Amino acid sequence: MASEIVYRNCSLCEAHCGIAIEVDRTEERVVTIRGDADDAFSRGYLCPKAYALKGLHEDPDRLRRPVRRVGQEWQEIDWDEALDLVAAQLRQVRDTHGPSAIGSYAGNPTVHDFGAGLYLPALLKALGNHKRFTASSVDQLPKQLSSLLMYGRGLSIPVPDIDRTSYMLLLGANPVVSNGSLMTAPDMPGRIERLRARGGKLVVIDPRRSETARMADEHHFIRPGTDAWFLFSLVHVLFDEGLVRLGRVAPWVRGLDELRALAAKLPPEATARRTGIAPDTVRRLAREIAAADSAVCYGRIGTCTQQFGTLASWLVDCVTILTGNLDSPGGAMFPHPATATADEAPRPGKLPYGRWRSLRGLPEAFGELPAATLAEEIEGNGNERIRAFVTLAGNPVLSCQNGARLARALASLDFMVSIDIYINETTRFAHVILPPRSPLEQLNYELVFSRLAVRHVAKLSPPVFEPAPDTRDQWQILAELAGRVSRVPGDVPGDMIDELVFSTLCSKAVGPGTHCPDLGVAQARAAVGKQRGPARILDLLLRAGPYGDRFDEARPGLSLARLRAEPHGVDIGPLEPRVPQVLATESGAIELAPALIVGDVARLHAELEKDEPDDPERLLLIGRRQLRNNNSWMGNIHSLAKGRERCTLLVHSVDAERLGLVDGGRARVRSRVGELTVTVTVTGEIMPGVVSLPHGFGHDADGVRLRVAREHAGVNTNLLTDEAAIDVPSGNAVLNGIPVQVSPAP
Ligand SMILES: Nc1nc2c(c(=O)[nH]1)N[C@H]1C(S)=C(S)[C@@H](COP(=O)(O)OP(=O)(O)OC[C@H]3O[C@@H](n4cnc5c(=O)[nH]c(N)nc54)[C@H](O)[C@@H]3O)O[C@H]1N2
Ligand SMILES: Nc1nc2c(c(=O)[nH]1)N[C@H]1C(S)=C(S)[C@@H](COP(=O)(O)OP(=O)(O)OC[C@H]3O[C@@H](n4cnc5c(=O)[nH]c(N)nc54)[C@H](O)[C@@H]3O)O[C@H]1N2
Ligand code: SF4
Ligand SMILES: [Mo]
Repeated sequence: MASEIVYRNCSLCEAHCGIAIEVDRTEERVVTIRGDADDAFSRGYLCPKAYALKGLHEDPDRLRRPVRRVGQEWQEIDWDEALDLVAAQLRQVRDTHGPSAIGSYAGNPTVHDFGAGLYLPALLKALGNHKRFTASSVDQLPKQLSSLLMYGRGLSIPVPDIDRTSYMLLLGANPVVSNGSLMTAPDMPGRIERLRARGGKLVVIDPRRSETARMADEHHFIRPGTDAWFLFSLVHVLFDEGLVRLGRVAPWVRGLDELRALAAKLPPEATARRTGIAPDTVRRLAREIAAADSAVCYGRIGTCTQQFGTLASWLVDCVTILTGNLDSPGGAMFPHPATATADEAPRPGKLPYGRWRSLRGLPEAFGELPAATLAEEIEGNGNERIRAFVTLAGNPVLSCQNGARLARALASLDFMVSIDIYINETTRFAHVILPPRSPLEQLNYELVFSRLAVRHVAKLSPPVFEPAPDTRDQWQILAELAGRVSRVPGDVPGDMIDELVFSTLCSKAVGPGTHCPDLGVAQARAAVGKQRGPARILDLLLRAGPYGDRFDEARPGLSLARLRAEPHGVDIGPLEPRVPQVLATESGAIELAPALIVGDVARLHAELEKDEPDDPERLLLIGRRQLRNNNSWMGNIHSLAKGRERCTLLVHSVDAERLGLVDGGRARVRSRVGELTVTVTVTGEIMPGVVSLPHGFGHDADGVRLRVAREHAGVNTNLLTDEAAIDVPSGNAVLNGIPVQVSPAP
């Protein structure tokens, strides 16, 4: 056997761990996948999902050719026929009904493939539609909105400097399982162990005693959806006890008095009834954070996908700022990634928020509408509805609220195309599916997650295999489709779209105000040569970036060639202070009390006044991630799916006893929008009054072609989540804290 080791990154989660793939070159197959001990960032760490890249590459259910649905049958068709057909259908809908009749949804794997991220805008531009949806609005949109309003850009999200901090207050995140999110940091268990070994402290606030909570110094249960009250009370104590210190960002902070006035109304004694966290605990935590050498407050899914997502996301940063820990080592810091990015371009003009509205009246944010409105936008209002729909790497039927209504809506479309690798719960409704190559056949670079990393690193993922004949990279599918939809004459291979994408990015990467002020577009273009596709763009962005060679091969600095020569990646160093350069608000300041956010505080007060309904069967449903799952789509890989049943409802023993539920028995769970029956796990690890179900299951629907996943089908928790429930400022979906009725199932 002629074997070879290829080094690249695992693209399955934000950590992008370095992996060493042993390849048998005689048979062109993966022998095994291990952690790369020399990786500049992950140092050999790996989770069980990495090995599943082999299963994914070999999965017989993974599509290799375009398919077209004829009735209930799928027929393979060739690429030109498929792309022509899709473009003709999309153009026809656009020409007859206008661009608003076309909708699109881009899912999570889009951000894990740089080709998809770079070329999707070209397709969206060609479609000209304003009905764009992404998984952001079932995820981090509240954090993007709070960052936009506080610092001026949606992706200026400060990340915990976890390797140097002395104190971490972590809410609604389970990084030991998720491996970190909006905090790219491979080996979270190791980083937490080291934090504690150097005398630091980790405090976890979560309605479940999660895997991360088990590693922490302290864990407190919190009632789902109440983090904004808890955090406001922390802020109250910081002001009340004179503990506020702004540290190095003091000269740039605005709105301190307004924040003090808002917090004055919410002392710990006023919020404890709602949060379930005792006033003494809140006071002690506030004092500890203020006294720590360095400290950071961090929140994730549990603080975003809930009723007060924007308020909680904002207050998480307020705690860090008020204790002098923003932009300071060991606090929360703004990464300065290796690729030249928009965060160095001039400030945006009009705020990317509320420039148009959904039929329900919800505001656009960052060019998209909330996924909570997707079903009603397809069902329509009079003549206005989405008739043709494009999905890219998304599975909204399992990942968005009220999946049953969404499935009905998708079935009613005039035309649907999915760029996807599987025939699953969503793509079964498509008329055509266009599958990209396996990740192991494509070049990749973590453009997005290197912007959110706890260290500055640059790592390339070269393809492991020559692509199978007659297949397409993800970027090529998007470019070719964009070329055909916009009818660029002669642009069947997408070359002109490629040129357009390159020139647009090039004009932002060089010239006045950039790291290459004296360089023009033509010179940069000449320097990166005649490559095509995302490789050329990456070379451009690296060379024009803060650590780049500035297009001078004699200079030490980053370039694509340099990364190709460094299979384990390049470690650039720890995070460094970036205020004020990073700020892009109109005032040039850090806004502690942005009007839009302050406006939502009234809703928090109104909710505090209400009494909770007195119904013994009523519980609050939350989600959980599991080590061997990846959102909705890796259930077809045997190495992950095997083993005991994992899609079970966690119920506290006190609730189980009261409701007559037994461990291993079945429960019926009902919400305003749906119901399901599921196996019960009785435990002491969840807060009484709360139940938990993982998302991403429910693979037994008609027409789904996932043979392994079907054997471990589970239930779709998003049959219970309610599309009427949103975080008001952002429109983000509420996926945690759903009122449900639970009773024993016959
Ligand atoms: N109740 C509940 N719901 C949730 C969450 C929760 O915590 N609770 N979490 C939310 C979050 S954070 C997220 S990010 C969303 C995720 O929601 P989505 O992004 O909608 O869905 P995924 O489950 O990531 O599905 C990815 C899709 O991409 C396809 N795919 C995989 N790899 C590729 C590829 O390389 N190219 C292409 N073109 N397709 C590919 C898969 O077949 C699948 O169809 O779910 C959200 N939904
Ligand atoms: N293994 C694995 N890793 C993943 C994924 C996966 O599916 N599987 N998905 C990836 C994606 S797309 C994302 S976005 C990240 C998410 O990364 P994380 O946010 O770290 O992961 P979750 O497990 O969703 O953690 C959310 C936690 O919030 C708690 N929670 C729920 N409601 C509330 C609340 O109201 N308040 C508080 N304080 N806590 C609450 C839950 O109990 C849970 O422990 O993970 C990524 N990594
Ligand atoms: S933590 Fe696991 S899934 Fe995430 S990048 Fe590392 S190996 Fe891949
Ligand atoms: Mo996510």
